[in-house]
Amino acid sequence: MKTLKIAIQKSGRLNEKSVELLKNCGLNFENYKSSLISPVSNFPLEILFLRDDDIPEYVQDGIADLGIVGENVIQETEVEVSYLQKLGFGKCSLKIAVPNNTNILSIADLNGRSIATTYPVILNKYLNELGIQSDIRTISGSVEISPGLGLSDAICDLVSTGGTLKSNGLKPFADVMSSEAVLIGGKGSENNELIQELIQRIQSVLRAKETKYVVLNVLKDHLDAVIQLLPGVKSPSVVPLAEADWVAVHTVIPERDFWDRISQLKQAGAQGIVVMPIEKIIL
Ligand code: PRT
Ligand code: ZN
Repeated sequence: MKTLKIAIQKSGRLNEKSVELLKNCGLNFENYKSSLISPVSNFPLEILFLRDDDIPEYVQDGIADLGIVGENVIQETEVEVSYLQKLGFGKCSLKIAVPNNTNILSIADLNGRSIATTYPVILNKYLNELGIQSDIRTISGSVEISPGLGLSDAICDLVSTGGTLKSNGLKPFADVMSSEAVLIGGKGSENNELIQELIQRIQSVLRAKETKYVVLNVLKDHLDAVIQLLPGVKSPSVVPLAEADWVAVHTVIPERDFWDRISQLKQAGAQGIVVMPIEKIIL
């Protein structure tokens, strides 16, 4: 079968998480810092390390079969690729921000004003949909300093913590899009067995990340109350203990409502609760 190629960012915000995800999928590869292509020794796959801006086009043109890149980059480059899987990292939003002391108070106030950005395509679409006509100034970086230098009235840039806006005397004004890293593929990805196998591996790693493995002890009298609080993959396993009145319950709990669940479980009589990370969940 033809060896696949997956393009990931060479260095930058998405590099480490992309490498970690692929390694967690059981893929062995080396030298990724020093080479542009790294073969995977135990799967018919090569990893291409590229600038993130080039990844969507490489995938569209079939030079790479798959890519990991931020949704913001895909939308900006306007390529035709398939979204195969959201990956849950690199989360951020593209926002319009204005100086703290601005007189831009409503979206309509952006009419006739200048906005500096490295995302002119996405911004232009957003403003068009709202019927706003602004002067979009495309710059290649350090967008956040442009209002302070008198180069624009507002900016449109990616925000994660908001720290950069704050330290430049700016405040968020409008959400243009939210973004995270996604796995993309070209035409025919749905029919490619190797791609489907890789997607399944990625999904099993993502599922595992969202859940914890929990073992707890409970008096048999309280077992029903405890089980009611546990969704589990199917139903939890209940294992007898040496002490006749007690049982151990094994289950998985979603990370998102983890702390709520744990305190409810304690109230319902659970004791000796042990929580463990899960490596993979294969359905
Ligand atoms: O060299 P290459 O072209 O590959 O990398 P790059 O410099 O273009 O991109 P990089 O590594 O900075 O970001 C890669 C991807 O990470 C982006 O395309 C987004 O999908 C995602 N991402 C997530 C972010 C951020 N969070 C982010 N905060 N990309 C950039 N930022 C910048 C933002 O532009 C601003 O300057 O961080 C600053 C704001 O951060 P906060 O935390 O202060 O709000
Ligand atoms: Zn880039």
